[in-house]
Amino acid sequence: MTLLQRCEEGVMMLTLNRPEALNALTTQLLLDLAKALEEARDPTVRTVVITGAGRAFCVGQDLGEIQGKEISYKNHLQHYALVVERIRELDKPVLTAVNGVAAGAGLSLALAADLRLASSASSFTTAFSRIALVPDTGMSYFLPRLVGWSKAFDLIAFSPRLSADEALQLGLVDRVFAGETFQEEVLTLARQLAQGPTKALGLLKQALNKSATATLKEMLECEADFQEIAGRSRDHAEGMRAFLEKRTPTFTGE
Ligand code: T3D
Repeated sequence: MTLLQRCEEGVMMLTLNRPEALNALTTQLLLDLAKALEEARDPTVRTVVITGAGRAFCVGQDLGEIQGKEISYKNHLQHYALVVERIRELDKPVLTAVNGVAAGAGLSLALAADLRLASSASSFTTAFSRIALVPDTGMSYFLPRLVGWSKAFDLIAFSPRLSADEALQLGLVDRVFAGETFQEEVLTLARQLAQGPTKALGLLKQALNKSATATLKEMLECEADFQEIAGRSRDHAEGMRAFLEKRTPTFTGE
């Protein structure tokens, strides 16, 4: 099985499972990931975590799989695009738990998520230019938005290998946890999100997606539309009641 999938307490944990190949991406693994992200639409799933088995998060395309073959990159990249689109379109938080090295399209996958949690053992490299390719799987979209235009050029053109702390300083990742406690910290954060107001979090995600290309006027309208929806949710009513009763709200995601 190229992908391990389990769901507990509203958290769907997806583990890229080719540890012997540093979780390099094959067509099968990409198809499995796309399918799992489709299944994550089930309302019992309220947060998704993508991580890697073994010492790596993901080193991008399995170069052995395509070496010497007459493939059309344009066609092949459709599998990658489907995964990125499903991550962005899923109306609930998707976290990447970067347990080890993230390279090439493996880094792109991490960038596509809503939050990147990194182990102190992780490292990051864009990798594409080292094999004379251009960034793909959304890297040219997400990277400049996270680190700025010229830093994105720098990271792609020179492809340095960054430590977790360097990645944190650049804004490439959001939190760094010590290797020994990493899995526990990831689960704590994922559970916290899974117990959150899932409908509002899904709308927040849609709003951020839209803000990448929208005008202020469009965003003001979008916020009003989304607030209309969030304002009618059960969780909003519960949040208001809990505030007035000075207790912690119990959100159901509805
Ligand atoms: O449509 C398309 O298919 C195009 C899509 C492209 C998307 C992409 O992702 S292109 C970019 C692909 N990825 C890379 O170019 C990364 C290549 N790997 C590296 O630069 C380094 O391996 C790392 C920086 C990721 C890790 O370095 P290190 O020192 O921790 O490990 P290592 O010794 O380099 O690698 C360990 C083994 O994994 C080694 O094999 P060996 O010698 O033990 O038999 C290495 O060849 C193998 N490996 C690493 N990355 C890949 C890989 N094998 C196949 N594909 C890989 N991507």
